[in-house]
Amino acid sequence: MATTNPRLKVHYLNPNGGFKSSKERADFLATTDNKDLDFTVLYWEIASVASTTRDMLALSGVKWRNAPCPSDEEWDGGKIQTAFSVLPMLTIKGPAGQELNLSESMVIDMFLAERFGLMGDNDWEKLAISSFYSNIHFLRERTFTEVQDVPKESKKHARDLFFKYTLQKFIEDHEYHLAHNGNNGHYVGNKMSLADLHLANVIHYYSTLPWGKMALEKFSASEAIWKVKEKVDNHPGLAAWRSSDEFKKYEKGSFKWYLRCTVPGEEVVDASKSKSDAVTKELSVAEA
Ligand SMILES: N[C@@H](CCC(=O)N[C@@H](CS)C(=O)NCC(=O)O)C(=O)O
Repeated sequence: MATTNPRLKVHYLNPNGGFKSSKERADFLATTDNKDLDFTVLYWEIASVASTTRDMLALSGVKWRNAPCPSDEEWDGGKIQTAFSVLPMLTIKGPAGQELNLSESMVIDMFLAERFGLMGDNDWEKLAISSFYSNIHFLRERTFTEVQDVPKESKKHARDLFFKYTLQKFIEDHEYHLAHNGNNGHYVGNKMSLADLHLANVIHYYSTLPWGKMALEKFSASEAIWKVKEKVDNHPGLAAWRSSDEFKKYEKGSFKWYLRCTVPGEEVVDASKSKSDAVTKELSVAEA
């Protein structure tokens, strides 16, 4: 079959990495302690789709790093190994040089959350957290398809429809579920889970859009949702990471990247100035 996009592919039974079978891989993961693993995130110089993964790695205290963002030459030249020609990819290394590669942010997030105790206390909680996580994830996915990747002349209409229907429904649905957990700042029980972390990260994604202030006003008008976001944002285990230059670099990268979502007539004149405005806006919304 003709290929449109010659790229280096990595597959799930890759003979590299020191494993002969899928069982060996599973056994390695089951018997190796988190402290003996080394994690590398390969993604772009933005927050977006890898941000929940990075938060979890920072929170858990494991050895981890962000790989340098691929250059245009490397990416366009097909020199970066991926499973589906998109990033993020997570590389997991073991003490004896073993290596595993995982693709797809949802799979990476759920894998890490399970290892780091962020999937609840039993199998039912795990299913509930997975449902919340998936629904939160697809809010951002809908924004990509409904609002971001539409022709310029449709952007305002698409954004306004997104606010009126998609986001409104999301907020109502999530308020319903959060109320059933006592509006305590968590989706499930009384502790932070992958669902809480993803909600905070998806809200952070909206804060990096040119119309982030409008989105944040809608999220912050929901006390229950904002409480979850604030609990995550104020978690002491995230403080060092969130205040690091690296985190800020990705946040700034997102802001630049998502200038493509600008609604004509609402143009942002100075991107660097607007970045700090966006943060100020988020803070002022949070304080209101
Ligand atoms: N389903 C994938 C989607 C990842 C994705 O769309 N990645 C984009 C950046 S956010 C990408 O790498 N695009 C590169 C390209 O299309 O060349 C996931 O959730 O991991």
